[in-house]
Amino acid sequence: MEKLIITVALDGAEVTREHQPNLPLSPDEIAEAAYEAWKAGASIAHVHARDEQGNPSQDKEIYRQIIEKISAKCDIIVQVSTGGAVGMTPEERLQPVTLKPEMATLTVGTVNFGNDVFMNTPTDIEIYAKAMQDHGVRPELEIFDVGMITNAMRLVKQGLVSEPVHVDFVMGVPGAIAGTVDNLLHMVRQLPAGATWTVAGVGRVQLPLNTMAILLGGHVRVGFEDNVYYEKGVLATSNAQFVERIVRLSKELGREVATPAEARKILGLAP
Ligand code: KMH
Ligand code: ZN
Repeated sequence: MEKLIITVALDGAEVTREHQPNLPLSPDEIAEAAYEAWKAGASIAHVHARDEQGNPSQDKEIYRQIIEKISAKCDIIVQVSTGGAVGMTPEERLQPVTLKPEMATLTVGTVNFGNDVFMNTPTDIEIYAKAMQDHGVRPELEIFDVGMITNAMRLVKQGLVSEPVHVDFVMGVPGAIAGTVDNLLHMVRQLPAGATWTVAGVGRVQLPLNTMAILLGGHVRVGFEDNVYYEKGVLATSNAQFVERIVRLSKELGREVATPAEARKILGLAP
């Protein structure tokens, strides 16, 4: 089986220090957390910028600092967010793509998001995809529900995303697909041949879905963006702690963990 790519989603847009005291917020803190996760075995860092107050921001200059500081410490693949936070405009959200990072997320549909709506109109999705194509940025297609796989394949037909696609199943968001084994299997079966996939389980479904992905030949996303608890009622001490657990599990289950260089090869990124 292909080696396991571990993505660490370090901070997200919604989590606060009240939820998780060890949440990295400044570019220095995010870079240090990425470095710790890389030492533990992560090969992709999914990052959101935060402003000086710790609020979500898509400011290009903050992303520039994050990318520079991480790249000065290690060779982890930096994946910027174009999801940002609910309510941001497409222009705001697209800013980090102009920095030509190696990867960026691209959510391929609108979805309820708790009591909010995470808006991604068909026109806006095409704009994001085109911008990524123009800047040579590899998209990770964020799939919050099964219908979004059809939307993703429409982008391929339109020539806006090239195959093989790489997708992230984001499961367990209130308002989106539930994080069950059955749902994961159903979504994996809808993918075209050659596609790669990872799974981000929100909250308590993170660990069971990650374990399923290791067994099924998918890849894994962990981190404070998706889950702040290491186990029921016990907060995690760091993002790296989650990565360490996945590395242990994967080894026990007989699957090797990919280095960033190996992850680049699997995902078709430049070495
Ligand atoms: N913060 C969510 C509304 C992404 O990074 O691309 C969207 C999100 C997805 O986090
Ligand atoms: Zn994100």
